[in-house]
Amino acid sequence: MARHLITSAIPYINGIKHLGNLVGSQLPADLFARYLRGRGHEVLFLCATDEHGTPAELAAAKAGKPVADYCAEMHDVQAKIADGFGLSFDHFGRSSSAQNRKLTQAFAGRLHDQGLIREVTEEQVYSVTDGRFLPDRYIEGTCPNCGFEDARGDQCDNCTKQLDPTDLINPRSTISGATDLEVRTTKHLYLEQSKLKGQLADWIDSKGDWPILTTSIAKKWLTDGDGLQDRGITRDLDWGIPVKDGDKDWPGMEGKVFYVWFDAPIEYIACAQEWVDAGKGSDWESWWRTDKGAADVRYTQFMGKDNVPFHTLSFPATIMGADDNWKLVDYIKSFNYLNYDGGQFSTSRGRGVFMDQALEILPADYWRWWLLSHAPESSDAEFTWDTFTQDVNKDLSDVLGNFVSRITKFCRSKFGDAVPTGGTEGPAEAALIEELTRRLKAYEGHMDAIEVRKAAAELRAIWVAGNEYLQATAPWTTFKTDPEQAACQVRMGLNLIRLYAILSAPFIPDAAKTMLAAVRSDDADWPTDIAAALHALPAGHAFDVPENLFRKITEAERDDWAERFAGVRT
Ligand code: B3M
Ligand code: ZN
Repeated sequence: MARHLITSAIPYINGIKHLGNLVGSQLPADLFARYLRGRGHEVLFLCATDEHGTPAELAAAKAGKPVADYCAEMHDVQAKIADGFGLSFDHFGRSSSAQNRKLTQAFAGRLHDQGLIREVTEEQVYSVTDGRFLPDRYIEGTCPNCGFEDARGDQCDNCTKQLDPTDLINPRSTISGATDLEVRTTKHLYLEQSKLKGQLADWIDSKGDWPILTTSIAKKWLTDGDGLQDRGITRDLDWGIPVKDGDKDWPGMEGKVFYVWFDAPIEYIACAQEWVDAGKGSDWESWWRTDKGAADVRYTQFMGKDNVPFHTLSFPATIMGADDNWKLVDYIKSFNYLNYDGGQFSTSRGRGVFMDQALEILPADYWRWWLLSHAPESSDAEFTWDTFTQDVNKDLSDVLGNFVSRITKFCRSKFGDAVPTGGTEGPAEAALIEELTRRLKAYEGHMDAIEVRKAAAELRAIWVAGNEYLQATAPWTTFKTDPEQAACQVRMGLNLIRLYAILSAPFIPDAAKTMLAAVRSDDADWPTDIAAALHALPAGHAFDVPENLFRKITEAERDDWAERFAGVRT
């Protein structure tokens, strides 16, 4: 038994995520967590909401709420949806927690002590009326390029030109509309990650087993000229973690907060403290401090490719720079993008299916199965309603669901509601056991390696093998001439249902639960021996015929949904 720490990139607070976000971090992380727990390992699986920064302030302002209230509400919304998808976090924390505030300040203080922080004076736009510095996105004005009147300080949405706030004609504050803006100097803290470049490069080089997607992005950022420049870790904002030097004030930094990307990954650690403080665990240090037991922990992170630079360079720079026995990540699984029906998911235009909507139209397992079996691993993937409908109907309804209902219904009609006795196993059963033994090894290998698509394909093949066994032995035909032999085949079939429940649980936990309940089994231990697993339910063991595990998606639904999710959600 090993100890596994698993974190998913923590979703930003300003809205509900779409299915592309889900399959890029939380869902595969959950798959891995469930698999490892199923195999008897000790797992701590953490996620949280990422709550600081300008986008949270803007979203709260748009919603007409104080930002703290807005974040609290959205955290609950996201937690509920995560629950709906069966995401089995041991704790779903908040980067705005008191634990993270303290820890982030402690990290900054420690990095300061290590001589890795310098103060930099810069020029930034200040709004006299608002009494604050304005981030680029808080400034709007007329685009010097196309004349669009609502161009933002960082970019014109009309002609897409990248802008500097000082380029804008008639700039104004988006908070108050004030035009009395001026350029003032302000002081910020920079983390001197350039000093850690050699150490980071050696570390990345030592990770020969990481996905190419992860290491290629990391190396590109390391070697490209500006890849590892010193980075500003503070901002002139109200909403965030106040800048402190450990627990002391930081002269000249009054009223400033840490940059959201500085505190967000530290929340991975703070979340373990929140888990303990919530009474769910007892020893967070044994997961995070290498001097307190975490040297034996294997730590795996999950994220979309856009988050890789922060996890391969910036956060490791924080950990290495602190040089204080904090655990570094062991393996980073990253994902490409999932596109939506010939384009991209778009949060601003409401294009594609968002997590709340998905659960309104179908149960979680349908989405889990399709998304994971199409995980964008080696390249971007695409969601289309055609493939979704076809695959779900085939894999879940025709192959798995049909197997379960066929065997339970047939048994009940011919032998009653208990596993039948009689008959002897022959070559067909031996061949099935041989094939499943081989496939189980392959399945475990892909799951251990977090090769999500390959694991899904192997699981599907395991389901298909059971169907083929039934097809070949045809107990309904055997029954007419040799009921004893048919009983043996049905017994095998009922035991297959139990085996499928255990093996499928990481992908489709709800259906797995229904299957296990149908064969009235409390023992969901991962099989070590297929022959033994296929004899776990003895003759005479009672079972129930479950409700249809999966229904089919109709063509009418498919067309209706395709239209409904095509865009323009406000
Ligand atoms: N919140 C990215 C996002 O929501 C960001 C991840 C942080 S991981 C520490 O897309
Ligand atoms: Zn423009």
